[in-house]
Amino acid sequence: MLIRTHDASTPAASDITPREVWRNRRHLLAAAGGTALGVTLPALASTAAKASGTIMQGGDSKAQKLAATASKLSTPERATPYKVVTTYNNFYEFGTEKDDPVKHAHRLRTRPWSVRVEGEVAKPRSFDIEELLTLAPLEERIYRMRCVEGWSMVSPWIGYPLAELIRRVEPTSKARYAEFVTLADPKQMNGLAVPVISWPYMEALRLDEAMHPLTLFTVGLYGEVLPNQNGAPVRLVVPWKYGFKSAKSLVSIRFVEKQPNTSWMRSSPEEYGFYSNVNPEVSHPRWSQATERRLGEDGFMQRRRPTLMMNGYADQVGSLYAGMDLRRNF
Ligand SMILES: Nc1nc2c(c(=O)[nH]1)N[C@H]1C(S)=C(S)[C@@H](COP(=O)(O)O)O[C@H]1N2
Ligand SMILES: [Mo]
Repeated sequence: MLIRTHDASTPAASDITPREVWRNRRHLLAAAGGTALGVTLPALASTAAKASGTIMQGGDSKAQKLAATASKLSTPERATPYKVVTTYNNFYEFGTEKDDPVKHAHRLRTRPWSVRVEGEVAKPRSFDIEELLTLAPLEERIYRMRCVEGWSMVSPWIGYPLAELIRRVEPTSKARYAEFVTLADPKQMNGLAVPVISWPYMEALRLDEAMHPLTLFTVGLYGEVLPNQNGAPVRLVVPWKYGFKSAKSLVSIRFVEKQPNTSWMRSSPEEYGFYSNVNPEVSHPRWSQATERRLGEDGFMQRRRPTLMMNGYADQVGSLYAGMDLRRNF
């Protein structure tokens, strides 16, 4: 199949996020990023909010702020409002309704936390959360996110390329895939009582996908540490794939030789393939993937927008799939 590239879609007329506020804040973050990476800067958000008279955060004012430099890999599109990004979530460990994660994820304990990296690597080891927060310079990456269910958002993540972490453990020549395992603790996660998929939530990428500069090891959102409902304390964000590949609340990464079976492949192999690249030309067996609804843009009459090949990232990642039949490798 031919991989076509598209221009980034033009923002719609309705302007819900006060763009100036967010842009202003991004500049402040960028300015701070050069000198103070990953430190607490409580003054930052409040300064921007005061300057505009708008509470952009909407979040917990006690949440740790993260200084990050603005990335050239960000989309120029307007970020989806904070309120939407943090209250309309998929995190089945806390229930399957969109508002379940924001209601229940406060029970998630994010300290102590560590991520075990093992398997086909020369230097297997655990990374403590404090080390993970400062492993590499933090960048703000504003990414389009496309859920397999047909909605999309634009989220201002903070993190660094997963490749930074991978390099430190030195994958062996047998490491062809990376498997991501996320927390499954029934004491903290009410949703585990329901076997919607096989727990723990398990995702995987081919090694070259995992090493791609767009693949973000994510520690923050909207200038702060990740809210629990968005996958605290650390998650993956893989913007050219359907949202479910972006596993939340990671506890281990395993490097393996054979292609792993992910949780979604196990639950419904004909619906969820290993690659799950966003592709408007390949329908889900139960619905088309050609269009999407951009959350936060509003109105019941809002037109669905066309979904872009590889979610608009085909220029950057298309070569990873050269010569592959994307209809078979869905
Ligand atoms: N552990 C875990 N990770 C997960 C999920 C989940 O249920 N559990 N849902 C996925 C899906 S379907 C989507 S669309 C995104 C949503 O991320 P967000 O709520 O931060 O926007 O998380 C993904 N990561
Ligand atoms: Mo999703």
